[in-house]
Amino acid sequence: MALEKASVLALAALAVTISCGKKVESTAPLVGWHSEGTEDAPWAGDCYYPPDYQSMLDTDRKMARQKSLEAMKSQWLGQKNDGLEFDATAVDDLEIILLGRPDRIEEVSVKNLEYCQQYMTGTGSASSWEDWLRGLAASLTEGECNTPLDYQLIQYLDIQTSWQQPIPFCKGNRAEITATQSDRYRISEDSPWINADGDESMPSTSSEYPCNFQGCFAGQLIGRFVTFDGVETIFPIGTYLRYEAPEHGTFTWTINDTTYFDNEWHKEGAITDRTAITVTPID
Ligand SMILES: [Ca+2]
Repeated sequence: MALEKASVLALAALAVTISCGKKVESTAPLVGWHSEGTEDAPWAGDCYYPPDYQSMLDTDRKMARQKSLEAMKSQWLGQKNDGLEFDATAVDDLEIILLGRPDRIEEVSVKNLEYCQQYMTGTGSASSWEDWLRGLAASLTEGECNTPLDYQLIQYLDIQTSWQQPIPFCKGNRAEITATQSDRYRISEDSPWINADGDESMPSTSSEYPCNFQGCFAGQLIGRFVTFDGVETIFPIGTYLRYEAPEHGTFTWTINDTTYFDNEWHKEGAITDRTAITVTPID
């Protein structure tokens, strides 16, 4: 049975080759709904052939994308009577993503044609086509940053814990980070009272400190940025820093210290200092 089918397909392929050789038909590529099935190897339905987007003018191109999306959607939803019907929720989710990224419709429609042709010729299944469709939502949004820094944040510094207060930044987001100058603390019983600028008489070049290069001081407010890919950068903040995120990632801060348990706030009478940190986005 399988052999018979294979030989029929081989004959069909041969027939196509011969007819192509004999007859010079229009070489214009197919655009729109078409079946390339033959009498011997019929297709269950049509596939949507997207146009050559790159050759189109801007407005036409936008309309062509829209048309392709509508065409694909009608087939995915089972409106073409070709035996195909994908999960409607997955189709809706994908449509929302594509409407927000219309340029991506082009590559999706080209790939979709491949899956359709495979399905119609029996070299691919409806389920592999649907699996691809379901995976598209994730691959189309991969690497995107949906959490830009578009709000001001004011938060007290905790001198007894390490990296704290994760703040998402998208690539290129810029912020001014300030720490109150009058609030003081010390990082051990026998060290001086300092503010977020740290102890400038104590450069922290030892690798025990999280910030251990030139410009880092003991007790200084420092920042850490970890990109989506896990690349970590540590840098001094002090009482003022302008920062621009090099990639999408997460910003945290702490003070530059090797032991956090022995740190204490300065007290005067009933008043205990407490450093406040303000992160203000810059346009
Ligand atoms: Ca300490």
